Amino acid sequence: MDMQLKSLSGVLISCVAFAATGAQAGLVVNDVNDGGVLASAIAGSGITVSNVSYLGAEGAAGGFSNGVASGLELESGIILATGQVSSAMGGNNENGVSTDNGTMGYMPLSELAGHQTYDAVVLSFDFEFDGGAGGDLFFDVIFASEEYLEFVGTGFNDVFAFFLDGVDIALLPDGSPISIDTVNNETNSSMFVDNTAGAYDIEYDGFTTNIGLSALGLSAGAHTMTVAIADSGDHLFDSAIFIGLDSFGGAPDPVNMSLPGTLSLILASMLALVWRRRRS
Ligand SMILES: [Ca+2]
Ligand SMILES: [Ca+2]
Ligand SMILES: [Ca+2]
Repeated sequence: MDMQLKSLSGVLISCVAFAATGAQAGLVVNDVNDGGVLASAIAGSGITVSNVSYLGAEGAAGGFSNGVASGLELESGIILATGQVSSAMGGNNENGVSTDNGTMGYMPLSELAGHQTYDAVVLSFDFEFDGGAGGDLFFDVIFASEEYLEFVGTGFNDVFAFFLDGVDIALLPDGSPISIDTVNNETNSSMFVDNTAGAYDIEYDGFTTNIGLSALGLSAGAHTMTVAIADSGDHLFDSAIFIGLDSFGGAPDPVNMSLPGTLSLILASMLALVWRRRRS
């Protein structure tokens, strides 16, 4: 990653963190509409990022901090949302905070969701492992939504994906994409945090635990990562993903290294996916 850009993203996130220390408890979010800054903020050790492209409405992406105090298993990083990221700041004041950003969906997500998508945010970049060899890729992500709990299984299946060289690796152990219908209070509930009663200082009615994902044994040379999230069924009821600061890299985030148990999946002959979770 370009060092100037890396430095800029560090300043950005630091500013968000500073704002948090000077304010009350609760999530702090600032808009960031620059894909280079967003990619740089999540890029961690052992990789170099290039060729960043970003597609999203003004206000649909940003930096966040003070996550742990707000119930998230990530302290800081970036947020991509199907509405305005500023809406993420809590408490949980409404059960359906919505912004119709008026932007298009994303066909690969529509295929995963099983419904037409809207208000997509797509952050795409190339990356290579440092030193000219292949390696393993790790990153931390949390999915959150206003669709919970009332719209589970009703056709508003907001979804996100991490397409590694075109293949989604943000999958559950059974191979399903992570979405409203596949992770909620009844399905895969050990990964789900219910905030409908406003227990946490964040607007979203529900969110997942920190989903640590990895792709092992990648070949040397350039790979493409496309991170995408979209509304499904209509433009309303925001969903978001939080990605950990510096967590996208060649080694697991230290926060997650002590996690119990891993579950391996063979995704393809060249690719193994390891999914792990912090709560069990
Ligand atoms: Ca809410
Ligand atoms: Ca929307
Ligand atoms: Ca939605």
